[in-house]
Amino acid sequence: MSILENYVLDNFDKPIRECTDQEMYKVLLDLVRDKSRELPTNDDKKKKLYYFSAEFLIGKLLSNNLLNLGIYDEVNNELIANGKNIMDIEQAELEPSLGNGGLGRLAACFVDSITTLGINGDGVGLNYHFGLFKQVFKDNQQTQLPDPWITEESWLIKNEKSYEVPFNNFTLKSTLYDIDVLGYNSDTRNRLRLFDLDSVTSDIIEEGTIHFDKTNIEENLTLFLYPDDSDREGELLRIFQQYFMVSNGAQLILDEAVARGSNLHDLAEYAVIQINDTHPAFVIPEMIRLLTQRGIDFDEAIQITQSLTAFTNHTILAEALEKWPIDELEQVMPEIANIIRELDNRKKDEFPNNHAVSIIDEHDRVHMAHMAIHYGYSINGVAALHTEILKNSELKAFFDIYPNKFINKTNGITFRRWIMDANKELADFIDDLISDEWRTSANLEPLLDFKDDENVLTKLRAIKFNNKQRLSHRLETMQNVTINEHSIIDVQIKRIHEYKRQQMLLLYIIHKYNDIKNGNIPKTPITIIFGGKAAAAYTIARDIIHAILTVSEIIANDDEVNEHFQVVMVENYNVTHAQYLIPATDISEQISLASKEASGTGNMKFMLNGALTLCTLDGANVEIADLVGEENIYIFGKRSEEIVDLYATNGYNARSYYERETIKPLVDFLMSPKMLELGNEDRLSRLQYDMINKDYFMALIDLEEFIEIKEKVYEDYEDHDTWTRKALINIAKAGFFSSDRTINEYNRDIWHLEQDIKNVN
Ligand code: Z15
Repeated sequence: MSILENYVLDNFDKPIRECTDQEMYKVLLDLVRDKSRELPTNDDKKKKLYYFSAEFLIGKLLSNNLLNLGIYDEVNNELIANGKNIMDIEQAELEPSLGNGGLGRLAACFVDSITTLGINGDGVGLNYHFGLFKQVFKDNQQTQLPDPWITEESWLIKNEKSYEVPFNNFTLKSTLYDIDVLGYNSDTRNRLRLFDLDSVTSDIIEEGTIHFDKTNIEENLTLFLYPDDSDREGELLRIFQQYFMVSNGAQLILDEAVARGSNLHDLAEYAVIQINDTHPAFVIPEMIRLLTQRGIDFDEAIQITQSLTAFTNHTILAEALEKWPIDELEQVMPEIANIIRELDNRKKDEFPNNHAVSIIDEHDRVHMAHMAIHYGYSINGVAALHTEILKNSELKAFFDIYPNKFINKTNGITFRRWIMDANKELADFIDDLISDEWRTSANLEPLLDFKDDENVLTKLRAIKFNNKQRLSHRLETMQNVTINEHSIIDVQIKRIHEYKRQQMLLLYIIHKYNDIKNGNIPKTPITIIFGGKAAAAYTIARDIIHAILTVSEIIANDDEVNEHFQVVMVENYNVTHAQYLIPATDISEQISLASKEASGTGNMKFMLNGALTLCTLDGANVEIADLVGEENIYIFGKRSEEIVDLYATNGYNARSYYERETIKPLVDFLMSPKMLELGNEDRLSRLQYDMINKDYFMALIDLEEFIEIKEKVYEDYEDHDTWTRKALINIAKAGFFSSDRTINEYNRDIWHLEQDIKNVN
């Protein structure tokens, strides 16, 4: 009996070829869930990791889970034999956008690797009914709509566990949903533990918007993911969400540890908590509260909690480091506020007059990162440069008192989703060249043997072309835009944020447009693609989207230019889009203001798929450059030390750059008649004003160098063999960025858990 037939007959009483894609999706969901359930969890291992995160940006799970179960090919072949296409069936799966960007996607890659390595570890978070908003473009502007993902049948499995969370004046009782997490060829599974509240309802959403009554916590607590990336505003609801998440998570830990034999005094032998950014940091006072409630004295409760809690920092942007007014905490959870006061007092006694390390500052705000550093045993940054900046400047006061707590863990990405699933043709070709061992070891270096093999380079180009075609079809069906699959594909996809400097690439586009109008026709046509969402409240980021869409329309309408140059902004960029865009890309834009991008992980995905990186020396770009060598990457712009210095001395003056003759016409173009004809004057003038008078993230400081190097990159592309050789070297050196390597290091240096699979690079 074939693998699918049974399931199809059970469900629908008709053969596969007569089923709709929707019906086949249901069958495959059932099949995968059953197969997953057959795998044991890692409960037999004594110590367990709890990866606490407000976000798990898991993306669609069907083909990823088929792949991890090792039945993708078998299922796919049977579908093909019955006239079905798995890509079409996948359309029926709604994408769970339970994260904003890098931080949430990192958590998703991590749980995949934790399971793949056979580590006992679950993710703990919230079951948002609506993930990140759905982005729709209207009049060249971003609008936001709710993005439902929970259907009657989904990956969520209701768990009987339920806990009470005591807020001021009322108590909420949770419902737990689990999603099984599979590892690659792994014989065990782990879970995402997503807490929810039965009383939450979408009835309180204003029709057709993402607005809802923020006062009724019982009805809105888990309704939406908080939509800000690394840019924040104080919202009481966010505090409610965070405390609900960690109280449930901490109770789950105690439950499970006791079930495995802990007497609580020895809790650290049974559990370790990794706090993903500051969002779950209330787990510290909550664990202390729960332990004292169970009879442990306060001092010991602190010491136990400290011995099992580790913290990851993901940003140096001051505005992104959470600071909650203590009286807001008092309003929401008075007991926790009291514990935090006590924790703060102890540190004020221990480090008198060292204001930089206070938990509660002189404005009565609680610094979540400070609490996590004082009362955890480890703090890590997410790339080598980032960790150095933490130690030497952002968190220097803490490094001075706790030098041994600081450690670097350079981010990584799961190769299952980001090459085996997203770029099957490349993955298969690599198998042919170096055997399939890389699929478990992530060692791609043997590819270097082929760097002068003409046939291999030609085949790599053919694969890239096929991926461009696939992307082109998708953009046609989804967005009705046609891209030239013979063009250079140049891509910047990530949240829209001034520090990531999409506006700098936009100014380059204006330069290029003018240049083409002046008769300088590119040898190969160029397609520049953006993708990314702006937080609804982040006005300048929305202005940047508007300017990109407007310029893109001008270029599309201009018959002198449009066959040589095209600018596309993908609507509603998400994980699925990324899986089509990245394999098709030639040039990966990683152009953040040096020092500001903690790591980046898109940069790693592009490299793995044979794009060349155009970058500043920021985040993990530094490590990419070290690995591939400077002849295989394009680096420009001011270095991070210089930028850190400029901030310290207030030494940047945007207007002095604006006045330069190369830059002025580009910035002026934003308010030109062409732009105003199609665009919105308020948005364009605000953006232009900001660029000239503020430009906090210094887009103009690197612009001239950027224009220069972009011309060189396009020119180099014309030497196809040399270009493809560089691409091959990039792929071959990408092994370091496997999240299996990252997780292996976390476990070796921070968690110290049993691990089934040990042969990790
Ligand atoms: C987020 O996605 C990141 C940092 C944050 O503080 C927040 Cl709130 C969200 C990103 C970093 O910007 C990015 O550089 C890094 O690669 C990613 O986290 C994962 O560490």
